[in-house]
Amino acid sequence: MVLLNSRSSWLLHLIRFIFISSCFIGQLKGVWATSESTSSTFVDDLEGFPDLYEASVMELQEGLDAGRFTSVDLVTAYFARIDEVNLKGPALRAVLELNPSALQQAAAIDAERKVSGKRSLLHGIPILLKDNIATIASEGMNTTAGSFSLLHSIVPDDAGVVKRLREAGAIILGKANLSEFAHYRGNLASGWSGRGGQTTNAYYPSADPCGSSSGSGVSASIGLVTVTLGTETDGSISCPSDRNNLAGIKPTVGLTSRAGVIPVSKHQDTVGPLCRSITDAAIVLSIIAGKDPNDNFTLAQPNVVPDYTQALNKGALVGKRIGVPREVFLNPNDTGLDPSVLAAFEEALNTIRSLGATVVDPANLPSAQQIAASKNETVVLDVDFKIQLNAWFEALLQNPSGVRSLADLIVYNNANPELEEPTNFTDQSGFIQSEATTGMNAGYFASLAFDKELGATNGIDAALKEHNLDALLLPAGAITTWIPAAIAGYPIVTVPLGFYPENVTIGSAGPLTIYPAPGVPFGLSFLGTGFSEFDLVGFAYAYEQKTLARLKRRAYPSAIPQTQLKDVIGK
Ligand SMILES: *[C@@H]1O[C@H](CO)[C@@H](O)[C@H](O)[C@H]1NC(C)=O
Ligand SMILES: *[C@@H]1O[C@H](CO)[C@@H](O)[C@H](O)[C@H]1NC(C)=O
Ligand SMILES: *[C@@H]1O[C@H](CO)[C@@H](O)[C@H](O)[C@H]1NC(C)=O
Ligand SMILES: *[C@@H]1O[C@H](CO)[C@@H](O)[C@H](O)[C@H]1NC(C)=O
Ligand SMILES: *[C@@H]1O[C@H](CO)[C@@H](O)[C@H](O)[C@H]1NC(C)=O
Ligand SMILES: *[C@@H]1O[C@H](CO)[C@@H](O)[C@H](O)[C@H]1NC(C)=O
Ligand SMILES: CC(=O)N[C@H]1CO[C@H](CO)[C@@H](O)[C@@H]1O
Repeated sequence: MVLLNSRSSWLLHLIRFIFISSCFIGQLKGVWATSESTSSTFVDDLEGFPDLYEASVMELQEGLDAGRFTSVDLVTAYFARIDEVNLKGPALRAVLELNPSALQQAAAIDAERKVSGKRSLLHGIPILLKDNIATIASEGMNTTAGSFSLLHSIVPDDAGVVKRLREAGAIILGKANLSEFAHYRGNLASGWSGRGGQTTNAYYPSADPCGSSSGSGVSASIGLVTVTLGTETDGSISCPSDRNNLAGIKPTVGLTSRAGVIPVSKHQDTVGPLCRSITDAAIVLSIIAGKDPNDNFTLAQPNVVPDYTQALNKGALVGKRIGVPREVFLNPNDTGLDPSVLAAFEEALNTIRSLGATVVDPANLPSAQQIAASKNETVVLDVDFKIQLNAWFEALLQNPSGVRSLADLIVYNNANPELEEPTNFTDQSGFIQSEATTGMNAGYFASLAFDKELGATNGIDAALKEHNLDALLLPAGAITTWIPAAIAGYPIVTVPLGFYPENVTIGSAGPLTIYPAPGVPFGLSFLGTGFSEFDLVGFAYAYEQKTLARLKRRAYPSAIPQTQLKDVIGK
């Protein structure tokens, strides 16, 4: 859920990134530069079935309702697609576990559709969950945040969002790889976990998928499943959406339940969809949003959960005022954004204008400079993580590893280096820093108050109010885009914007990953005040429908799974 756990580690990362990048160019530049888009020339005989690379929820519902294929067919096809690319071929390592009950559940839900029709737009639709979202063990899957310390642990219940998905008739296809413990363990590459290894991007070999919802992002990007869920504490839905050509929604903290989600912090964690279109994301959000007595932050949301699909209006930007918090946020020294991203962003502003909105530029956050210097977020997260993770371990009905606390976990990792500390993935400084905290003291409460002030009152809300804006707009891949929304608990809706050019300078993102790289996607983020998802979904939809940016490029050839519905139906 967290991309990086402190400002200083980001700066170190950036420095390392710039330094190492110069060593990689000679080796890699141009080698894969021919993996141009195949989407325009991609003509395979699908026998009239939707192409699973791109298939939308509505397209699949149409085929399911018409009886042209079943959810059993869908699950079978997705399992085969995962098998093609997860450990074999490009070895994307996006999926951790498959649900051994999925086919049986699909058969039951198919039978129900025949008798009484569908329960919701997600009836019979396969969904993949980030592995920090709990599913009952009796179904056959583990909930581990990617860590061997939680393998075969027994969770007390399904997560709140999983209960809603099951009620809606969705089929849990499996668990997605992630940055272990939502990137809170320490300075490790995005998308790596002890159990799953290194997830990589499908748009360029060994490219960074970003995180921490890495496996969710990669799986959605090439149709290993219809839709996915991730979690964000600071950047972890927005960044993988940015980097995997996706529509992602990081909901307001308290719109979706965190009950049964392996925590970082109740003040910042939130569960949301990563999908191929804003329409699919709106469908998923409409089902997972809502109050849950097991997460009292959700009790503060408005009484009626909006039907976010009602926001899907191509004219949503007409007459709206969209602000650009340019100061700090678009400083390339601060964000590490490539000139090609900045150029595409400027073009996006013109598109926004052409869609009838007024662009207010700049529309700075009064707190921007203070946010850049603040360590308040780290103070809060370090304290929350220890308390909440200890509570997670304590609530388990069983944990065969014997780990029952953060302190135990640190010891466990050191005692099992072959599982949890392989070469280049040894760090657990985030754990150690959190373990050293001593609870909710005055400094903690002061930092919590400063976070609200910096992110909301004197940040996002101040900019919106001062310029009478409907939303803010930023490149999706910048840490400075995520932080204000993270510490405010405010939403971000991300859509595809463009792709790195063939001649981009390739850099290092970790011991096994590179970034940027040719053809790797980047996105555009709409930010707003608390519970403004309905508006943001509309704005993002208008932009998405105007540009159809996602469709301009596909993954590199061997990362595109070949199995289609025609290959499984009747077989
Ligand atoms: C996960 O847990 C279930 C039951 O708790 C077990 O049967 C299954 O084999 C486990 N999966 C893996 C990959 O170990
Ligand atoms: C949730 O419950 C806790 C403990 O019972 C309480 O301290 C907190 O104020 C509640 N939060 C909300 C948002 O209601
Ligand atoms: C970025 O850093 C360089 C070198 O320190 C400096 O010359 C330049 O003015 C900086 N750019 C911005 C926009 O701050
Ligand atoms: C928290 O933010 C306030 C306001 O910007 C600042 O004065 C203070 O130094 C920050 N504290 C930390 C620990 O960074
Ligand atoms: C890449 O190509 C573009 C367009 O030809 C050019 O403007 C840019 O400077 C080049 N960038 C690099 C890093 O060579
Ligand atoms: C560790 O990382 C370095 C570069 O960061 C790389 O040269 C080396 O091969 C890696 N070792 C392993 C075992 O992955
Ligand atoms: C579904 C799947 O392929 N899971 C694999 C994820 O990666 C681990 C580690 O390589 C494998 O053990 C799983 O089988």
